[in-house]
Amino acid sequence: MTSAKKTMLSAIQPSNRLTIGNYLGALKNWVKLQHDYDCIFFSVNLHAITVRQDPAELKEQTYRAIATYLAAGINADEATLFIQSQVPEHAELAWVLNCFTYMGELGRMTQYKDKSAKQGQNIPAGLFSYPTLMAADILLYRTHLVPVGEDQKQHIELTRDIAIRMNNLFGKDLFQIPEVYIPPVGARIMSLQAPTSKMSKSDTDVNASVYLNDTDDQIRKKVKRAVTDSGTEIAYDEEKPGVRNLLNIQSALTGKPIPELVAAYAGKQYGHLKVDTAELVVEAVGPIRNRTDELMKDHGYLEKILAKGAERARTRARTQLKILYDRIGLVNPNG
Ligand code: AQP
Repeated sequence: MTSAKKTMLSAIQPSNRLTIGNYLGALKNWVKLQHDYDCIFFSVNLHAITVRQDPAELKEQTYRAIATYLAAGINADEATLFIQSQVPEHAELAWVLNCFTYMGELGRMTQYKDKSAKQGQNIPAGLFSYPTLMAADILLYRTHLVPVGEDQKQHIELTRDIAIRMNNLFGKDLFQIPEVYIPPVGARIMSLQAPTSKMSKSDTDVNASVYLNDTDDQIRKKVKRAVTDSGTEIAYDEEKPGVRNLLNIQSALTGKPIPELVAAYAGKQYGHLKVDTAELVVEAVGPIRNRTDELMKDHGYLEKILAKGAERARTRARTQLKILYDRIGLVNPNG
């Protein structure tokens, strides 16, 4: 272990430009938690290729994701920051875990069922074994805590099952058993166009998401066009998912409780809510976008940070792999 703090690990797929959903649901919390935990943050580009990606865009988005983490306030001296494909131990451990994971377990994963149903024919094997790569991401670093949303809990459960199975076979201390971490302030940001579905960076409707590199104008237009509901009263109501979403965005950005926000809108109309929300989003996204753009122009600086992060990650990952290889009878790279 490199630190007395508990290890926390989290990552985002560079499957498109990041959204305010990724910011409010993940990045903003990472920035807050980075001092309290031994944090490992990375961009999971090996996961991203489980669906077809344009090679040039994938590369650009991977670097942009790292630049965005830094622009949002991640301190690369404190947290370990890297790109998944620069630490080949992830793919190496995933192979070993595949050999100790059952087809039935992988077939039960909701994400696999959903994504393969969407895909129809020619489902890549990578989509099926995605959870073992995620388990490798986590188990390589003796991770204690993984902050995830409801949709990813099943994958953490599977990671625990695999780790416990292998600990029973090869020694109780082989892997650290990770726990799901529910951040104290969590936000689930919904699509601006279909507010009963999650805002997703790979949504084909660009108006459904605010991307972290949208211009101020684009942000204002998207928020103003957000689907709201019938009626005029601004209430935090199950029946008003569009209004709820805008209130949730405001609350996540300002830290103000929902009842306080609702009270301030008494007698006002949806238009007011949209204008205020748009301005708050512009205020939050603007500096991140501008700083990200600056960092993207300085590839040398990014490469330096990434090389340092990957080296730190590889040292830790190799230590875990050496223990594993010795226990299961694989010859280590240095014998
Ligand atoms: N809408 C959201 N609200 C709150 N949190 C969100 N996250 C994503 N969307 C929202 C959080 O961002 C982190 C990384 O997510 P990911 O990219 O690894 O996977 P995802 O959840 O599948 O994100 P997307 O944007 O929906 O990606 P695509 O479209 O590529 O599948 C997680 O912590 C997630 O909770």
